[in-house]
Amino acid sequence: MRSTALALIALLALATGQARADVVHLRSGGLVEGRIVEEDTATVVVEKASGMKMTINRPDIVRIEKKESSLDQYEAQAADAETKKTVESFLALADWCKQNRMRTQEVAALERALEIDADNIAALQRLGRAPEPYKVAHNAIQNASLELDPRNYGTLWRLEDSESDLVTKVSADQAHSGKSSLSLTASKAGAKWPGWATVDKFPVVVGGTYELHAWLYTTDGAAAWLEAMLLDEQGKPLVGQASGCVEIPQASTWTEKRVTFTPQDPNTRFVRLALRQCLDYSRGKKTTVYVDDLYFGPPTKSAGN
Ligand SMILES: [Ca+2]
Repeated sequence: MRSTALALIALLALATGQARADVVHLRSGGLVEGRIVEEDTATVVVEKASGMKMTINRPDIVRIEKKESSLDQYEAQAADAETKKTVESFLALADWCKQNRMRTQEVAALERALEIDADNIAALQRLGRAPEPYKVAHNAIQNASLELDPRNYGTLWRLEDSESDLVTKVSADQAHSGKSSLSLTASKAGAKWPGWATVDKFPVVVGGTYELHAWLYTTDGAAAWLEAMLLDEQGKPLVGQASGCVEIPQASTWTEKRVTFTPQDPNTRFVRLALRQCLDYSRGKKTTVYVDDLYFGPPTKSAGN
């Protein structure tokens, strides 16, 4: 996508650079603005900013005036945005294109903004890709059945284990579905409960209702912690939602734990999800939580279930 949008901007700029910018004054009193791409003794062909070509008969033309065209101005604006290379610069370029009714160029600018920040809600909405929080998040939780080590999804999940002695693996010892689950073994907490958190932040809407759930298992009295960290536009954490320390029944049975929440803070834009082991009740004792079958999306059952 990046190369496509970049190539498009380059192409548009190149086309502009070669162009003459002309205003054709018509005998009828009208004007045609664009660049003359063909002319002979009988006709003049003007390419407008929209890309549409218009053929004008010589007898209908009073005079041709050179003027800086929208495309020339666009070239300067696009070069400026490419130098700054920020989401804001590309959104400003898109605004300028919109004011000048240059939709193709506007789309290219919005795509460039998304190459920098794929979750930018303004750009997504202007491209008709209004964030679909459930779909985005649900698709993002690849490997929901944890058949593959999250390390294989390096850009999706990251280990948060600083100062802890966390050992994680995709384990075939226990599975709620498929052949394996993710096991988290630790005896010592770090700055946070040790576990995995999504690197991606998923769009959520204020007032929407969301559910995070997972199936949990232990053989040694471990407690689990599911967390939904709510973030503002800049990715700064707001008040989050967590399961609290979930004690898993000792009877070696898979237990489903769900966290349902509704973002209330008007600044909420995104959520990051985390799966952790909670060591409140087992400090110093090595315990293992097995996690399988993650879900994030609309509520699946009534509250309290
Ligand atoms: Ca599984």
